[in-house]
Amino acid sequence: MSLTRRSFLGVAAATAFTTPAFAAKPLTIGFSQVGAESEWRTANTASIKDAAKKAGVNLKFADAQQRQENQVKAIRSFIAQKVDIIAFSPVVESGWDTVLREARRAKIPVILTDRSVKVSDPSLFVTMLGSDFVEEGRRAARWLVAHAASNPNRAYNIVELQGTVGSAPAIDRKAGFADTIKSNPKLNIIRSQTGDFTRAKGKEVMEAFLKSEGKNITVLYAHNDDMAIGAIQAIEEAGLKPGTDILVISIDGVRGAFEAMMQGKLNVTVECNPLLGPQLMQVAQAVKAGKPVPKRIVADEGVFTADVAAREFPNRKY
Ligand code: GYE
Repeated sequence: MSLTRRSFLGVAAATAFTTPAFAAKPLTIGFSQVGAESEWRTANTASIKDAAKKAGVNLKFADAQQRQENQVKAIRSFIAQKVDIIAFSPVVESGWDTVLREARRAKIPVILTDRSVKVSDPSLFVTMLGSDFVEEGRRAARWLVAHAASNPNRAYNIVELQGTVGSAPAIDRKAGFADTIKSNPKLNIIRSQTGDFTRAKGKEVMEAFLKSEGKNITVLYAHNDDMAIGAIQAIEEAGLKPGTDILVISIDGVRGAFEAMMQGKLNVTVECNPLLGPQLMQVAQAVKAGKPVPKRIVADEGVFTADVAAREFPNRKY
């Protein structure tokens, strides 16, 4: 017995305590997801589940179906279950103070992924891992500013499909875009409404825009690819050519967007990387081990135009 034990320790001592399989107790993370509203979200959920499995993390996963009250309930249930770490992607920015204080009282560290919050005390969460949405909005606008510079005789009447009302990506993508076009008098947003980040709503709202504005619309800026794809359908049903009669700009960089670009129906997508799972597991393990982590961790991402879509398509992982 003791011999076996000694040799086990002798051989594996260097890795025994860092390899999850040998760890005394696996790390338990309670994760509250926004929902399943888009291709981006589906990829994000898969990345988190897959990374947890690979890291030997015990993941308690709850889908909030785009409702803040469901997320609050899930967080309370994670507190009751005494998980090691609570992670969540907040559907909206405000209204988290109370439940985050409850987590603090229970001494459970909170990690934000993807979307941020507005709280009175920023120490209520340890870190925020995700994209810079204001920069994404700026990148989307920069493409349009450059397009307008080389096509000066065109009108640029923009309709905007916003994401979920009160969500960080909707607020920030709107702000970054507006700020970048404001110095160019040729670029004007004529209508702006939420499409809740879904294809169905994107289509519905675009239909309403087309009904009231008709051929006056020359640009669509959608806060995500799914809404753009829904809107593209509405544009085609109205007898117009998406990508030509109406320039289409969106954000995320999901496969559906690359397909639309290869068909010439979408002009550009700004990348927003949903594959946050591996980073989340690393950060959670560091937090659990008491190591310092940066307050803000930004994901790496780029911008893809229709002319590079076919070349990039095989490399896309989501
Ligand atoms: O862009 C959209 C999703 O929060 C970055 O949420 C995320 C956004 C993403 O529904 O497609």
